[in-house]
Amino acid sequence: MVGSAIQRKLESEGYQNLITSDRSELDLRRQADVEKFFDEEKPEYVFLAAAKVGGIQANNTYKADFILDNLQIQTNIITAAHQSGVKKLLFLGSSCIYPKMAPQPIKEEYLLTGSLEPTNEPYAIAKIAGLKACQYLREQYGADFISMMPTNLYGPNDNFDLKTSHVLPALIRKFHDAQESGAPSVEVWGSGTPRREFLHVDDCAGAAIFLMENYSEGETVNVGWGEDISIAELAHLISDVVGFSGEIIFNTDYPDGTPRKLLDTSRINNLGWRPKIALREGIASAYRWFQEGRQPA
Ligand code: GFB
Repeated sequence: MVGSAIQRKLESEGYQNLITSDRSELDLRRQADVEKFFDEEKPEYVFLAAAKVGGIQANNTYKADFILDNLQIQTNIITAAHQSGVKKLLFLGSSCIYPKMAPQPIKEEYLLTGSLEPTNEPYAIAKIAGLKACQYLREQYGADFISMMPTNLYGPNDNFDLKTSHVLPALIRKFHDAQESGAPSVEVWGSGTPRREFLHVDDCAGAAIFLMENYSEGETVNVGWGEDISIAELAHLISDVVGFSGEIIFNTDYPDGTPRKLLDTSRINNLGWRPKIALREGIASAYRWFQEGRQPA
């Protein structure tokens, strides 16, 4: 999702010489293959958006896969980029790297000041390691490797699988399917009280290109919308966009995860970047993309 949004944005800004690779061509967990790719392609700038990602249930179920796959992917790319003399690399992390009970909104300096949210600890530890690797390569070798920590993302090419997806695409699919089937209710996981901040992936791509062009410091940079919403409010918003009028049921057998993770984005705002796509507009566009994908060929 993020890689394709960055590619779309770069192409719309006139960049021609893009080198991409997807998992069918290159398994980024295989170090020798990644080194061969960098030797052959010799990229100058690298957006490291590749990762094994998923929602709360996927993270909480496949803990070994999440930490090992992500450590392998990012370590292979970061070391091959450094060895092949890449001019600049941007590493994408996640807002889940911050302590579960960090003061809100979360500032970048709150990193490692408290224990992590257990449901996404494996992914968080991998992403913290990637952020630190970029910082230490800058300190030790002067590498211009930067990192950004986006909030929860959504948009085209999202994952809509009900078991492994994040909440926003999952609810789009649940309300759509209920509307289509005439089901009387939709089940939402957890209590509905956690709050989440959502950023459209096209805004995330804009921030990534902005930072690649304008930022060369060791400190990571939060990227978000600036406001959050409760899961219950999100459910009502998505049911309204989809046009579902049945009942919304909250199943507290599912975990809530971290109660809140609103990012402080003053660092990137002060650099001159702000998001453009508001939540309702973004949800409507994500729903249109989802529907186009569901139409029979
Ligand atoms: O988006 P989500 O899966 O991940 O869940 P996190 C956010 C909240 O939505 C949780 C609730 O409180 C879920 O219980 N929720 C309600 C649902 N209904 C659903 C549903 O049908 N599906 C899903 N998936 N959630 C992730 C991390 O945490 O945030 C990742 O696990 C990553 O590693 C990502 O960092 C950005 O926001 O809790």
